[in-house]
Order: sequence, then C-alpha cells, then structure tokens
Amino acid sequence: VRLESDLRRAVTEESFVLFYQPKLDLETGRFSSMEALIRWPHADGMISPADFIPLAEETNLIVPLGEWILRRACLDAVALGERLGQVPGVAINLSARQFRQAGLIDSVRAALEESDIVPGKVELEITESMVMDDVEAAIKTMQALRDLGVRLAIDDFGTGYSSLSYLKRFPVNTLKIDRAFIRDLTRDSEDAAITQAVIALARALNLHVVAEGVETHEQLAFLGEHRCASVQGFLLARPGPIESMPALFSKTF
Ligand code: G
Ligand code: G
Ligand code: MN
Ligand code: NA
Repeated sequence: VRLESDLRRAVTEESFVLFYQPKLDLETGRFSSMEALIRWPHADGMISPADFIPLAEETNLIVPLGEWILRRACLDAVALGERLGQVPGVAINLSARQFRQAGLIDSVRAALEESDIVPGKVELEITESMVMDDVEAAIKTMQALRDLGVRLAIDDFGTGYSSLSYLKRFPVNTLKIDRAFIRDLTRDSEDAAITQAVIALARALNLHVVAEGVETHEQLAFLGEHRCASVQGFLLARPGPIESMPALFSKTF
C-alpha cells in the first residue's frame, strides 16, 4: 500500500507512464486501436493501477490524475498517427469517481482541444457498475460525452448487473466481453455460449464488440469463426510503451 503523500507527489510531478495494448480488427487483420493502461514506475518495477486507482479515488487525486491520463493518451495517439499516416483509435478507462465528477465533460473537452484529435478516435471505457447506481444521471453523462463526439464502451461486459432494457437506453458504441468468459472459452461450453450470445447481442443492437484477454490461438479461432469484430490480449500484444506501437501497428495477422 502506497502512502497518499507518495501518490500526491507522483500526480504533481506527473511521474506515471501510459502503456498501450493494441486491439486487432479481425476483418482487416491489423491493429486499429489501442487501450491506455496506466503504470506507476517504481524502484522495484511498475505499480499496477489496481493498487493505486482505489487510493486515487478515495483522495480525489483521481481528478488531476484522470485529466493527465486523458491528455497524455490523446497526445500519444495523435503523435502515433503522424508516424503511421493514420490516427489509431485510443481507449481510455474511466474510474467510478471520475465518471461521477461534474468536471469530467470539461476535462474530456480540454484533452480533445489540446491534442486536436478527431473526437471519434477516442473511446471511453466505463463499467456496468459505474452506471447502475444512478442510471438516469449516468445516461445524462454518457449523452454529454457522446455530444463531444467521443465513443463509449462498456468494459468487463457481462460481469456487472446491468439489465438489457438499460443497455438499450445507454448511448454506447462498444461492448467489451470480459476476459473471465474468454479464459475458458474453448473448454467450457457455457462460456462459449455466453460469448456467442454477447457477439449476437452486439450485432443486433448495432454495437461494436471486442473480446479481451485473448491468450491462445484456439480462443482467437473461436472468436474469428463467430465473427467477433475485435480482439485484445496477450496472444496479440502485451501492454507496452508508446514507442513499441509503430512496429506493432505495421504487422498483419
Ligand atoms: O493494466 P492492468 O491489468 O494492470 O489494469 C488493472 C486495472 O486497472 C484494470 O481494471 C484497468 O481497467 C484499470 N486501469 C488501467 N489503466 C487505467 C487508467 O488509466 N484509468 C483507470 N481509471 N483505470 C485503469
Ligand atoms: O478492466 P480492464 O479490462 O480495463 O483491464 C485491462 C487489464 O487486462 C490490463 O491491465 C491488462 O494488463 C490486462 N490484460 C490484457 N490482456 C490480457 C490477457 O490476455 N490476459 C490477462 N490475464 N490479462 C490481460
Ligand atoms: Mn479496459
Ligand atoms: Na475489462
């Protein structure tokens, strides 16, 4: 457990790094977007966000930290786009407190303006639990974000407790199938059925669908056969620094 003062100093000094994990578009066989994943470099290695995002939320340091993440990710995507000749999509995770905070819309707008990124290249990832405790307020926030031109994804889909009637009302673009379903996909017929059902649901609702946590060729083959649009996971690429992206984005699968 890190001390609040360490975290506060790290936020002030911006001593974090964003790693990126590319997402493969199964139709083109190429990476077309990437998810930003924050890391806190430390003498003993990288501290996982799982270990400091909760503290950042409790202390409200998530507000300046979240602003830094939004800005850095948009700037990195634009700079990568200059090297690739095309700006990749960039997905950014929002935390619960950040999503409920009144300044979120202004923070997103500021990051878009500062980087001059095409807003449709940015996808914000939220989870079902973040929207379910006040659905009406969440829909307003989601709509305000969509009005800025950014995309919205439901992360870890299938593990929360949103109902399908709400899903219909959420102005989201993408469902990310939680990796808990992908893990045993090729051994567990129920996980396979759930994954197929989510892919079908996404198609029926005109949503993009991403499978996360793809680690084996068998999982990849299953997702290809069932026409999952995009895949993400250690099999294709582990999260890495922005410098490692140009080589990955020039690969074909
Ligand atoms: O990348 P990793 O598996 O260590 O991420 C652990 C958790 O931290 C995941 O739930 C992931 O969504 C979350 N996370 C990673 N990067 C960010 C970030 O930039 N902001 C927020 N709010 N959560 C993040
Ligand atoms: O909650 P969220 O889906 O944002 O979490 C993303 C986290 O999942 C990242 O921290 C990343 O390190 C991790 N991750 C990405 N691909 C894989 C994978 O193939 N297997 C596992 N176990 N974790 C993964
Ligand atoms: Mn995510
Ligand atoms: Na997830």
